[in-house]
Amino acid sequence: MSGQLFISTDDTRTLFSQAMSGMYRKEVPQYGALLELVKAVNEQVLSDSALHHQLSSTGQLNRLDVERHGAIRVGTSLELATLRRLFAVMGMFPVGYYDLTVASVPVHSTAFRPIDEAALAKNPFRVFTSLLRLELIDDLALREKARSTLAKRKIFTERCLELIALFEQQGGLDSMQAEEFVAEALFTFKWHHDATVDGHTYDLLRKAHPLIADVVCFKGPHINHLTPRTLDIDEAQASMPKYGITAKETIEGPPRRKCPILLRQTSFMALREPIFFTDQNDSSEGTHTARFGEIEQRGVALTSAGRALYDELTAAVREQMQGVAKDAYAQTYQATLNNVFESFPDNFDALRKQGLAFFYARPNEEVLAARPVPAGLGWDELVEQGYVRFDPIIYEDFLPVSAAGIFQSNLGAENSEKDHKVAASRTMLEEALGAAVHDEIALYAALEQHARAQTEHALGLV
Ligand code: OOG
Ligand code: NI
Repeated sequence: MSGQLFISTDDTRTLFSQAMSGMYRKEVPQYGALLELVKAVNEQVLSDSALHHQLSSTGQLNRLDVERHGAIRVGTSLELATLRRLFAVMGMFPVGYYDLTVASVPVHSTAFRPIDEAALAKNPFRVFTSLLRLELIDDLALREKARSTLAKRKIFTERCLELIALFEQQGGLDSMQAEEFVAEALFTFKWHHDATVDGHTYDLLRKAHPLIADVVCFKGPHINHLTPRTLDIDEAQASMPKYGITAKETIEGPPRRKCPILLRQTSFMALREPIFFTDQNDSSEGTHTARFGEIEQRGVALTSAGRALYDELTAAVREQMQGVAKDAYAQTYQATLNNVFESFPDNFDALRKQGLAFFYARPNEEVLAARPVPAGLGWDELVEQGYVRFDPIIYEDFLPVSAAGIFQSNLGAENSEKDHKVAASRTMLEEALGAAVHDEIALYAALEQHARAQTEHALGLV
């Protein structure tokens, strides 16, 4: 085996995300319209040369065309643990813990994504992955029915499992094996219109929670959306009708700002698709809504302090919105959001100096060309005198409150209002996963540290 040439996991990830995008485009034609819309908006925004320059110098520009995230939901520990091994073949690792039960959604989640700077710059493909919490089904008989239904299904092809094992044994795949792996892995994420249960069971599970039916009743964890990244989400949202897309009313996340932070997202409603139950002859009977479209705009990653401020302001918005009438909601929400977020500094210098956000330090080549570095100065003085440039580190993760908003707007009308007050359990998720999840804040801090060390070195400090 030695001497065999392995393809890089980054390339396997790109093959996979492209294959997934092609598949989803065929399955959900509106996704194709969304891609065109986002492309048009991004081209428009990039005609601003300052932004063009900033994005290209931070490696954002190349990845923008391929940048997507998707989401899936699985039902058992074994499914989740196997997904962890599958994503590792593509250089994607579990980052973060998201407790969705706070929003009455009976799942907890992590996101598989690349973690180092070079891999992110190549293709930051991410998959938000949720595990159903069966213990939240109150009806014991129904819980058992769900458990036994899930226990019977096989969501990975035999060949896919073989190739994962081969990757683990060899420490890589050659390009033919990688291509085969991508084709086999795609099967797991594909839509199956044949349900694994009868119509009655589907109805019962759907009543318990629409999401439970979505996870339990199908042969696989169909990818439920694929999200391109736009550089101007307000513009994209406004042009959706032109492309025949009906968006949800409000954009999730922080308000529009000069210096974008974290993540803003909006989605369009799920398709109502025909499904076929095990006891059904008449094909017109069953329908299921699961799959939707979404776009997002990403901003700078926040430190723990920045995140605490963000959470505090978001909570204040929620409080002020309580009792606001439905017909005035969208408008009042916008005004309230803008108003409350005035206390979040909106320039990169302030965000950095106050320790609210993460930045890549780089030697400022222009200043260096004009005047050499004076001897004997420390880091702070060099920064002060303009020898260091700072570029925002992009937020690569998700926001649980936004995720809940997206979940909710796509679950269909009879959304269960039941209060799932169950303790978040990162440990339970990690046990199912068979590994610890990476702490996203620690990852951003490491990127920041690394860039600073390199810059110090380049400026002759160490
Ligand atoms: C996942 C929703 C979370 C996002 O962008 O926040 C998500 C799901 O619906 O399964 O994708
Ligand atoms: Ni999403």
